[in-house]
Amino acid sequence: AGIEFGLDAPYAVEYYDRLSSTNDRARELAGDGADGVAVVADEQTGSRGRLDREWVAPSGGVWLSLVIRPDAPPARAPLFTLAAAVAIVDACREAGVNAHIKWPNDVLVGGLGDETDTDTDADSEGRGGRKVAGILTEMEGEADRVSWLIPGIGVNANVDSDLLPADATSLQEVLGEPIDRRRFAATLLERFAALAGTPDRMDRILPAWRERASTIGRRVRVDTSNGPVTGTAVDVEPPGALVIETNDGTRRVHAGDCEHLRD
Ligand code: BT5
Repeated sequence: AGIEFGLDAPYAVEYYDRLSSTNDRARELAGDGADGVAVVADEQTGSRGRLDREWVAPSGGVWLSLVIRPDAPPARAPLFTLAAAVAIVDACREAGVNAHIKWPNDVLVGGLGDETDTDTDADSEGRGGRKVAGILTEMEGEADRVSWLIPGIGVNANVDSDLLPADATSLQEVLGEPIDRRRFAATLLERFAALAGTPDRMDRILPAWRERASTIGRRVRVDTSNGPVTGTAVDVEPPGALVIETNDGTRRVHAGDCEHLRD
C-alpha cells in the first residue's frame, strides 16, 4: 500500500506506486513547464544520490521530488536544499523522531551522545548517527535566474531497515511502528513552502538550518574536489557554505562529503 492520493499540500501531487526515479519524472514535468508539483512514489527502482551514487528506495519510503520555479538566481539554489533538510527534520520530529542535519544535506538519527540519543550504537565508529534521509537537488538555470529547481527528497519512512545500507535507519525502525506517511509528507511540504515558497521568507532558512544542524561546533572532515579540509565547523554562510576553522586558517567549503569526527 502506498501513500494515498489527495494529500493536503500546497503543491499539486502526483502519486505513483513505483517509478524509476521521482527526480526523473519531475524533470519531465519541468520540461513541460510544470511549477509547484510534487511527485511521490512508494518505491523507486533507479533512484540516485549525489554524484551518481545509488539510492536504495524500496517500498515504504517517502520518495518525493518537487518541481518549483523560484524567482531566484542560480547561486541561491543551495538554500533550497537547506530548506528541504529543515522541512525533513520538522516532519521527523512531528512523527516523534529527533532527527538532525549533517551538512549539507543528510538527515541523521542518533549519534549525538546526549540524552536525546536513541541510537547509541550508531556512534561506534565515531561518526555519529544513522542516515534516515537525503536530498538530491537538480536545477536548470540561465545566468541570472533559475529556470526550474527539483529538490529530490528521500526519507526512509516505513522501510525495512534490513534493505538499507548498514549506516542507515528508517523512522519505522527507530519508532518500532510505522509512521503516517501521508501526514509526514503533508508536514514536509508545508514546512518547505513556508521557508522557500516566497523570496521574502528565505532569510529564515539559514537560522532554521543552524538550529537543527549537528555539524556546527564539531570537528569535521569535508572531502572537496580540492582535497580534504579538516577542522572545526563554526558556521554556515549564504548560500550554504560551511565555514571551517583549520590549522591554516578559515576555509569555506561549498560542496563535498562531510564526516563528523570524534572530538
Ligand atoms: C543523497 O545522496 O543523500 C541524496 C538522496 C536523494 C534520494 C531522493 S529519493 C527521491 C529523489 N529521486 C531520486 O532519484 N533521488 C531523490 P548522497 O549524499 O550521495 O548519499 C548516497 C549514499 O547514501 C549512497 O552511496 C549510500 O551509501 C547511502 N544510501 C543509499 N540509499 C540510502 C538510503 N535509503 N538511506 C540511507 N543511506 C542510503
